[in-house]
Amino acid sequence: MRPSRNLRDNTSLVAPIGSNKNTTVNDSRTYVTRPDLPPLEDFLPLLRQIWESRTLTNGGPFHRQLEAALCEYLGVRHLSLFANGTLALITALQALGIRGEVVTTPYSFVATAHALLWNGIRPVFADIDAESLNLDPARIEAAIGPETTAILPVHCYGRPCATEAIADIAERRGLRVIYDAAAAFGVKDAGGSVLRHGDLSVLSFHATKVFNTFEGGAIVSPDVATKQRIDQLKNFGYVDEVTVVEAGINGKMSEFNAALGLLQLPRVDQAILRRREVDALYRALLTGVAGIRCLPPVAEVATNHAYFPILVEAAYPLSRDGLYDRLKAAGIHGRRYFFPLISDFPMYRHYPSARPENLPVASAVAGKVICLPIYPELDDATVAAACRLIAAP
Ligand code: T4K
Repeated sequence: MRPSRNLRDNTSLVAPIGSNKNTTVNDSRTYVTRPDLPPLEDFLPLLRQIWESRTLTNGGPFHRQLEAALCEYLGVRHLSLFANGTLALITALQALGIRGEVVTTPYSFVATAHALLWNGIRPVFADIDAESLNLDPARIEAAIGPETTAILPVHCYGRPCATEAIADIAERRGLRVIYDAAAAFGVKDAGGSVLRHGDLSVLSFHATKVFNTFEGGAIVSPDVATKQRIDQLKNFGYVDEVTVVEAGINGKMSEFNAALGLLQLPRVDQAILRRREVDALYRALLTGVAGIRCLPPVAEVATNHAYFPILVEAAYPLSRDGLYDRLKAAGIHGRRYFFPLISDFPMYRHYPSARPENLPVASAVAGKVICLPIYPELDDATVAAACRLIAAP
């Protein structure tokens, strides 16, 4: 008879986090990000409540509380929680009945365009602006064709798009706008939350984001009817116990994730403040390093410092990959977000708009970018060490 496995000693059942790609357990390396978490002791009473109530999901009390708390924190009126940002993007496109072609950016995480393919929509890639790295409004306009129904811009690195110009194009050309605001948690422009722009905005609360619920996401809606429709869509299309009105999906956030979100929210301002200090330190230490360009701070924007991208220009003695490898060899694991361009992946490269000659700015930037580590726990000494390596290649 085989000896029974002792389930109390469960260490052998647990593979190291990220063991397929990168290891973060007992690991002295510095990664591009590291999730901020509340003390475990603070989470245990909430877990106990979940255990006692046996309400694990389907719009329980923590889910309702987190929706209300996020609306207040973000300054938006209607928000629907999701299991992750990708499901939220897919559902947002469903909710507006988007079909045909959608103009979007190649310079983003691949989920942006995947959400289109999952809806049977053809992406049309337009080039980005060299300074903001967001969609260039003139290139959006040029990409619109007879089958275009919407624009899917991304607030890249959480930095706001040219929202007024995009609204103007959408109005003149009769298009819907869904913002992929995955990285734009808490970002405000002169008029308030950036999440108010467009028909819908989609957030991600993934472990790597400024505000995380382990996995999670949300759609911000302008009115209660749209929120209700989205809430139906994320719950299989149910409206009551016996009525299903459309082919919905299971996009619901669990009580576990929502409870964590409630603990994370009071921490996020402090986390953003520390990110701001790290951002400022990088800028101070990298000023004057020939061939290294930091993105300029955005005027009149309260940003969240989600990422710290640098561009490695021709004047720098090493190639981008040369610097990336040098940092990695020293234990500083930046990431080349967003290289390769989405348009270079095999399921996209056959589209006419995916040709590099249509996307000269995005292609050039994807070849220069490194996102340096930035997160609340990162210490000044590590930032300084990274900058010394960059400054003396
Ligand atoms: N739209 C945009 C514009 C997005 O950026 C994203 C997600 C989405 C849509 C989709 O939202 P979600 O469906 O994900 O909610 C990461 C994230 O997985 C992804 O959420 C994020 N964007 C993207 C920019 O980055 P990877 O493949 O680079 O993640 P990974 O696992 O290599 O993590 C990066 C580093 O973070 C690791 O080296 C170590 C650290 N890390 C990561 C995880 C997962 C930790 O310390 N702990 C962790 O649990 O995609």
